[in-house]
This record gives sequence, structure tokens and C-alpha cells, in this order.
Amino acid sequence: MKTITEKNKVTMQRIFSGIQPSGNLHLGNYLGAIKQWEQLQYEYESIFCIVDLHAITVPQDPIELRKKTLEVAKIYLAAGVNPDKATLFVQSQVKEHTELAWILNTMARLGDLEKMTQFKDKSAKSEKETVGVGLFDYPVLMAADILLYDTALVPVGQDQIQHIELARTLAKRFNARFGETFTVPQGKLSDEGALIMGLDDPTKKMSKSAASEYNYISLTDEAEMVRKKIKKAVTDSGSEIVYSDDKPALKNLINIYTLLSGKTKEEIAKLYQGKGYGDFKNDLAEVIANFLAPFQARLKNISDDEALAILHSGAEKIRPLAQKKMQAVKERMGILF
Ligand code: ATP
Ligand code: LTN
Repeated sequence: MKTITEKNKVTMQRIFSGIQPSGNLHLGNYLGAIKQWEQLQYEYESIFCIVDLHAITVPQDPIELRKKTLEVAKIYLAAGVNPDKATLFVQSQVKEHTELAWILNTMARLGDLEKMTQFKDKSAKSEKETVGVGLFDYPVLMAADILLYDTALVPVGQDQIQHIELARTLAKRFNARFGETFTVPQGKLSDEGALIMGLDDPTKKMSKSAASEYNYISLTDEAEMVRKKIKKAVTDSGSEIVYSDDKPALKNLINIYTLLSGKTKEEIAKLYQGKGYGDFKNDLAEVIANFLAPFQARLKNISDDEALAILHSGAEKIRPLAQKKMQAVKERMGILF
């Protein structure tokens, strides 16, 4: 996507997105977010971040956090993010993210944050007095991530749209008070992949912080594990393989089948006419395993050193953009720099 600037220069619009290095990345993360990135990187100037400062809003084991940060980078690469096209970096390596988050904190209102459903869900697991302030403030840091880079589009899953709304609100509020400074971003969803539901509960999204590993298919699950998880996945009443809103479990499984096989829903319905869940689930497990095998082979071939070098050069490349935006922000606010 290209735009023409005042000086008649044609520039590519920018996309920005990120994933937390916590838990096991799953098919929901891939189908909702990473798959879109892989396609969009050729049309947009793309920045993909590993948001470690978001991950620490809930307790993380330091050794695991370091390991996961590299693993997520490798997953981006194995899933087809091309480091010659897109910039990959770790959020904490560009300090301007936290600096802008603080400034945006002075613009965000309690009322903005109190309505965030992700905060309500995550904090519901603990007593109010013990819920972390970082968890509450999480969407402001996310707004900073996005607004630092004049992001036009933010490719994410459905659950993040409310956070992008906040980024839009904060950009407009800042611009109205201090003059045009931030681009107002838009969320971008993939069609059926935008909301993949849990295998053990089709009323809730597939989530890496789910209590049971039977909630998700991890991108690193081996074929045998995939078969086990799909076999155990909950189904709806009746035995017919039909795509319908009143069969949420089956609808979710058919969505996954469609997205990974390229077959349409109609083709799938036809294929399983007169057959039952057994055949459908066996084939779905194979479709998933066949998708994961080459992905996992690529993942194995990416070394820590290779991933580290890409992340460091990504941070170097991106930092000047962030610094330039912070200078503009400070100048407008009357902060000396
Ligand atoms: P958690 O549930 O622990 O908060 P998560 O699994 O939602 O973690 P995130 O790091 O929060 O993972 O999300 C990374 C990206 O994956 C975001 O763009 C998010 O919208 C997308 N995503 C996460 N879960 C799903 C899902 N079930 N379906 C579609 N997209 C998803
Ligand atoms: N909150 C997001 C992760 C995230 C993000 C971002 C996504 C942090 N900063 C900026 C897009 C743009 C999540 O998926 N949980």
C-alpha cells in the first residue's frame, strides 16, 4: 500500500504488530496474526516486535523469558517473516516505547482502561488488591508501540481490536491538544482466522495462558500430540459435519481445517457427507500435522545466533524512527530535549 507525501514522494504505509514471549505460541496466534504478516510484508513497510515488556505484566521466569524471546523470533522467521523485507526487534531494546508509554499515561483516563475486556478477564483470576498496575496499564504501552512508528495498520486477532481503539483515542487526544503528531492507526483482521476458539471450550478464544494444554495446538506440537488433542477436542451434539453458528465447536474446527488446507467450507461439508466426527477429526489432525511439519523443520534450522543478529540489527534500524517521534512529542509538549 503506497501513499504520496507532501514532497510527492511515494512511500509505503507502515504496519506494526507484536506477540508476547510468554507461553506456547499456538494456531490462534498463527492464523490470527502471523499468517497475515507474512502476506502483508510485501505490500507494507513492516515492523514486527516481540513485546517482552508486555509479557512481564504477569510473573515470568527469567530463564524462560529469555528463551521464549528468542523462540518467538525464530517462530516469526520460520512462519515466513522475511528479515530482508520486515524489521524484527525486541520491544525492550528500544527505550522510547516505555518513554512514550509514560507520556500517554498522562493522557489516558481510568475510564478508558477500566473497560478493557482483556484486563477484566485477566484480573478476574486474582483479588483486586493484588492485581498488577502493569496489567492495567498494558494497553497504553501497546498504544505507544503503535504510535511511535506512524503505523497505518495493525494486523492482529479480534481480541486486540479494543486495544487498538484506545491507541486511536490517545492519538486523537494528543493531536487535538498538541497538534498533528501521531497517525491514527487501524486494526486489520484476517477473515476466519481472527478468532480461533479453544479446543476444550469453543466459547473462549484459544489462549497460550489457558489452564489446560488441551485448549490449544502449539506450533511446536508433534504429530502424535496433535492427534491426541484433536481427538479430545469437544464437539457439538449431532453427528453431521455442518458449518453453523449453533455448532460452535465444529465451526471452529472447520475454520482451522479451511485455513490450513485451502479447501472451502462447502468442499469440506461435501467430503464428510454421511461420515462422522471420527473421520473428520482424523483428517483434520493430519491437515494440521502436515502444516506444522515443514514449519517445525524450518524452525529447527534457525540458530540462536542468527535470530539474535536479526533482532539486534532490527533494533538498530528502528531506533532512529522512534527517537525522531519522541523529539516531536517532547517539542510539542514543552519538554526539553
Ligand atoms: P494470552 O491468551 O496469554 O493473552 P494470546 O494467546 O492471546 O496470549 P498474544 O501474545 O496476546 O497471545 O497474542 C498475539 C497475537 O495473536 C495477537 O494479534 C492476538 O490477537 C492473536 N491471537 C491470540 N489468540 C488468538 C486466537 N485465539 N485467535 C486469533 N488470534 C489470536
Ligand atoms: N497486546 C498484544 C501484543 C501487542 C501488540 C502491540 C500487538 C503489544 N503491542 C502492538 C499489536 C501492536 C497481544 O496480542 N496481546
